[in-house]
Amino acid sequence: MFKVKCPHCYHTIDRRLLWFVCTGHPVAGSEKCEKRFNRLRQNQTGYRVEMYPAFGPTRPLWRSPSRWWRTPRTARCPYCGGQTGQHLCPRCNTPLPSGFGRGSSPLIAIAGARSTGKTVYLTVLTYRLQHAMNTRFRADVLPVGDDVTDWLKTNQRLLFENGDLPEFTQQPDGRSEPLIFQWRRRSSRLRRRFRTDVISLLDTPGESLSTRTRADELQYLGNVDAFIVLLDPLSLPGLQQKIKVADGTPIAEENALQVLSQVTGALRRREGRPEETLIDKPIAIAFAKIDLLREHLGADHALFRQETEDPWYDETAGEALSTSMRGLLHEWGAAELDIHLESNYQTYRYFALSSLGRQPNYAANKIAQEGVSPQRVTDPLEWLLTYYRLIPRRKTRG
Ligand SMILES: Nc1nc2c(ncn2[C@@H]2O[C@H](COP(=O)(O)OP(=O)(O)O)[C@@H](O)[C@H]2O)c(=O)[nH]1
Ligand SMILES: [Mg+2]
Ligand SMILES: [Zn+2]
Ligand SMILES: [Zn+2]
Repeated sequence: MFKVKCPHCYHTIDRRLLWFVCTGHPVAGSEKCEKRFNRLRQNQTGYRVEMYPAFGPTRPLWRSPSRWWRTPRTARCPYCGGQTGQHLCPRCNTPLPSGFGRGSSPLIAIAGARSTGKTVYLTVLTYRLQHAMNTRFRADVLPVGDDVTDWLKTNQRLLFENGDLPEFTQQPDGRSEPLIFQWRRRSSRLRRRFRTDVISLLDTPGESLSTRTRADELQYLGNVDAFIVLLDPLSLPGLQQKIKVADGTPIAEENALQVLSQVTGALRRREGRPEETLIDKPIAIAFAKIDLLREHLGADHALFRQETEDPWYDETAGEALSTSMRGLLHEWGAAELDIHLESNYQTYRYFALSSLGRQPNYAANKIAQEGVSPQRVTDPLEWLLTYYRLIPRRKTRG
């Protein structure tokens, strides 16, 4: 019950044993600490930076009963006596968001083949998280860390202001830094209290799942709490013949079943799970780019239903959409996908979304002139967040 995962290095840490970092404000009469290059942080995360001294708890746990339940909120720097409230991960020395370790901190991986639209999806999803989910669920949403803020700024400007589609994502080691957000909201049980949780979103290219076979490399996968597997509907062989697509339309490099089997395989290898049990991590199967299907299915199809503004996740509508998606899979001759999920996962649900809402101009590598009009991009995230009680869910009728 004291175990939490560092959102930066994915190691499991004890939330009573968090480290601190000096803030560079000494007590009167002491000399100011100096910033030094932190080797541990670079080794663990690849991030090279100079920091004030990092330090851990000075007394063992059994000697300090106040820490049996949680880390103290503040500590004094052993070098300059200055007070600090900034927690660090003991394994990678990266600053942790305030409130870390008290709420939940789900790490959600977005997996999918190259060219499925993961980078575009993450850009639009995080934008909606900051500008739509926050007001809808009355949550204060803040990006955590300078590199996260930079990523958001760069990618959002590129897409929403310049209208450019992302360049090919280069991830030589197959792992990127997670995008971390603090999510602070009134507690649903104790209305006068607020609770702070941490949401981490991680881009996981499909090819990295198939090549990263060494156990330590798969370490982070075991620490992923939930998956959003993004699939390109055009990569379903049965659908390719049914719809006409413009020249230059990119198609994911691997088909949907291959991507899913990679995720399943990696999870099984990582956990050494016997084949006869089901994987219990919730997995959202999201078909991206459904704007491409509008003509084929007709704009009135259930897949294109309006989004709601209710401050809860609508369980009934979510299930209904998942059922119609399952029906379509069977129609398109992709029943094996459904069978794979049913035979490997305890909890899964289908989603259909479009990050851009319209077909881009492929030749120019630009979005459509009308701009971006995302459809249902936050559905999978909302569904997953209900599992951690970050947002409420309701069943409705009709
Ligand atoms: N029609 C349509 N195309 C999309 C959408 N999102 C992404 N794409 C296309 O997919 C391409 C690849 O997107 P990207 O995010 O770079 O894919 P990644 O390799 O999975 O990160 C983009 O250049 C777009 O052409 C969408 O919502 N609708
Ligand atoms: Mg990408
Ligand atoms: Zn100090
Ligand atoms: Zn860490």
